[in-house]
Amino acid sequence: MKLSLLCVLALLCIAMAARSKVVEIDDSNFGDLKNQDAIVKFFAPWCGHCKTLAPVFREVAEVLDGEDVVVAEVDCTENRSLCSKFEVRGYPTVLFLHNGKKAATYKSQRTTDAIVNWTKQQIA
Ligand SMILES: *[C@@H]1O[C@H](CO)[C@@H](O)[C@H](O)[C@H]1NC(C)=O
Ligand SMILES: CC(=O)N[C@H]1CO[C@H](CO)[C@@H](O)[C@@H]1O
Repeated sequence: MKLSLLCVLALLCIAMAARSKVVEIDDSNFGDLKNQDAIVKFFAPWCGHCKTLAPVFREVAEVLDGEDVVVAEVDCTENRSLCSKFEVRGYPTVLFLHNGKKAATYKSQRTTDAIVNWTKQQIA
C-alpha cells in the first residue's frame, strides 16, 4: 500500500519535472519559436557562471510553467550559428525573444525571482 503510493508520487514528480523542463534549442527546432515569446539562455558548458545559472533557470522554467512563454537554452559550443546570429558576446547571455527576434537583454540579478519577474513584464 505504502509502496504503491510512493510509486504514484514518484511518477507524478517525473511527469512534472518533464513538463517544466528548459527546452534545448538548436538550428533544427529554432523555428518552433517563430510565433512565440521565449526567454533563452545562451551558454557554454565550461563557463562557471553558466553552471551557477543552470539550476536557477530550471526553477524559472518550473515557475513559468503554464505562462505563455517558452523557457529555452542554446549551447553555443554546439550551435554557434544561433549564438552569432544573436550576437552573443559573453556567457551566459539571457535574451527575451518575441517571435524569434531579440526583444530585450536581461541584465539584472541571476536569481529565480528576478528573472521570473522580468519575464512576466516582457509578456505582460
Ligand atoms: C518579484 O515580484 C514579486 C511580486 O510582485 C515581489 O514580491 C518580489 O519582491 C519581486 N522580486 C524581485 C527580485 O524583483
Ligand atoms: C548548425 C549546427 O551547429 N547545428 C548543430 C546544433 O546542435 C545539434 C545538437 O548537438 C547538432 O546536431 C547540429 O548539427
